Amino acid sequence: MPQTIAHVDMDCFFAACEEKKDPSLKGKPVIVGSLPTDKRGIVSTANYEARTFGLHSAMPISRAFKQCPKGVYLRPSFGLYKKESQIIMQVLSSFGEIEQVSIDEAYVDISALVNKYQSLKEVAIAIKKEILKETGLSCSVGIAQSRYIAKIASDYKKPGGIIIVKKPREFLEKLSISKISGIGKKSVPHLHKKGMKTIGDIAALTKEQAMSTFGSYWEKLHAIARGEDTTGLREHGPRKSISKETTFQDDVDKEECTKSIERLCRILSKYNKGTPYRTVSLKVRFSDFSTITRAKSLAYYCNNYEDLLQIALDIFSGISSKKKIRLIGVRMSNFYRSEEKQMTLRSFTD
Ligand code: TTP
Ligand code: MG
Repeated sequence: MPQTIAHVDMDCFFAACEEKKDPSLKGKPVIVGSLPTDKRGIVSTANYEARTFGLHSAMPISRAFKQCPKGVYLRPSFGLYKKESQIIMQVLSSFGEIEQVSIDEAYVDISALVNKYQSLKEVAIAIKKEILKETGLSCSVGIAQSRYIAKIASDYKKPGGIIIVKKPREFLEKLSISKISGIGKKSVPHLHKKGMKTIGDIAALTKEQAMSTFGSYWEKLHAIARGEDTTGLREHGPRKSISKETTFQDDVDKEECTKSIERLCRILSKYNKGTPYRTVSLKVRFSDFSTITRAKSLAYYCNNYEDLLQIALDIFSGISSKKKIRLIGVRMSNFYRSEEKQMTLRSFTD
């Protein structure tokens, strides 16, 4: 299965959160960062209406005010943005393993979904739709074989864009070298002087030329520019456990909770991508906030949805409380760590 990475970046994130909170702001230029009276303030972000006045992040607020005196200027409410961000990351997690890189952007490994949707565009549409449904906010999605190329793609048609990169070299060829995250502002004029303006110019370098221009980074940059890079999500070291939990809007009884356990197990199995594990835990918080965690460690490893669900339901059936349930969580841990292929229970039973 070829690696497929989606990069998802929210559109004018802080400003969009403010517009959601106060819909009367919609259609007006909104600038989040500082008030015009804050002497040394800067713009954190400007919505797309304000950007038509030339406003952008990191601009001094005094200059922004000169260019756009009719704008609505707000100080940031980080708590609000963080809450929305958490929901967004949760939504993205349901599509695959994620690597959050900032408050409003993440990479999602959607390799496992490639055959489940009609096309990659359908995956991108589903991601956008789900984020919109859960938060009311708009994002842009880029999909490619490499994280670097996916990031360039998500930025290509903002706001609200979807770009699927099927022919990376052609897609990148005419773009400015500054689009590659890693080529900093200071390097751009230096590279321009050497005749490199587009990513295609980097692709056209010989190995020797690339080495003498980019030093130890040459191989990575050359591969990106030639559309050959396949860097995926960054490893965060071996995972000790993965878990997923859900809090119900209204407390539920045991029967209803079973459906959620099924859903959580399905999501966890998708994340886990078949790594064998030996321990499954269930966390249950009751309506009075009392919380219990029950774990079951097996003598064998398992690695699929059916086993996970069976174990989770076994644990659940052993919980005798009649209280209503407020939260349910499932965790898998004790992962098998070896390069060798491990036999699992199903290898014997199938
Ligand atoms: P970005 O994703 O860079 O910008 P954005 O979401 O506002 O706009 P775009 O549609 O182009 O993606 O940054 C996310 C948030 O991070 C942004 O809303 C505000 C904050 N931020 C700063 O506070 N300072 C900065 O210099 C930048 C670039 C962002
Ligand atoms: Mg953004």
